[in-house]
Amino acid sequence: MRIDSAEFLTSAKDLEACPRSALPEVAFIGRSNVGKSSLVNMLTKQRGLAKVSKKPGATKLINFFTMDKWWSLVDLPGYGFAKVAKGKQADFNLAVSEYLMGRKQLKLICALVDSRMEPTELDLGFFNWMHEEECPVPHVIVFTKTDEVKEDVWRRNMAIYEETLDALGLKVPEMIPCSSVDRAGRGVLLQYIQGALPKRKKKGSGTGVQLNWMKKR
Ligand SMILES: Nc1nc2c(ncn2[C@@H]2O[C@H](COP(=O)(O)OP(=O)(O)OP(=O)(O)O)[C@@H](O)[C@H]2O)c(=O)[nH]1
Ligand SMILES: [Mg+2]
Repeated sequence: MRIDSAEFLTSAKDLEACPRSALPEVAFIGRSNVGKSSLVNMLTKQRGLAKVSKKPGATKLINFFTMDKWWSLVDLPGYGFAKVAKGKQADFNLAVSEYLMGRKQLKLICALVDSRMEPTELDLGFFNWMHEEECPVPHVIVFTKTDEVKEDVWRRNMAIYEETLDALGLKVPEMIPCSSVDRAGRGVLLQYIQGALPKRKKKGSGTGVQLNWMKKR
């Protein structure tokens, strides 16, 4: 799949404030600083589309970007930076968890993890939360920043992720290594996203059914 046009649509502070648009959505979630906003820019080939920062906590709202006028990329604030809620509450922003659980047009969650590291408690906590809440949306794991380490390192970390999720009784989803610096994984991720989106109706294709017979003379 190609992306020919990408535009910022709006920001929302919570699920209620999300746009009424019915376009299918793909969301990027992960801990602060893992590279979500950078990945939006990498996929769209627009450097300044989403705000990137060296400091964690750059993205504070739910940001919607419209792709080719028919689907949306949603850049979420990172977990592990917003104030942690107590008790049974998920270990990340309530607005984000409500969006992930309640947004009808959300078709795919891309959960970003750092390819340089073995699974962290924070990330495993997120996968466990999705499992416990029976999150209805399918997810894929995107391993970010592969340009920062040798291939054997991120491959090893991917294998450890698989083993750990399996040992915890959690789903072991598709895993895609990516780099926003050298654009590795771009094609694979776009193809995966395409598979999760509904089929795009071709312009002017209509139903293909001859309707002339219905016309009154
Ligand atoms: N080397 C390298 N650096 C990256 C990559 N992706 C992101 N970064 C850097 O990591 C830092 C954080 O990137 P962001 O895209 O702002 O991360 P984020 O997940 O959106 O962070 P929050 O908005 O705080 O949740 C920035 O300094 C980026 O330049 C990558 O693929 N390779
Ligand atoms: Mg961000």
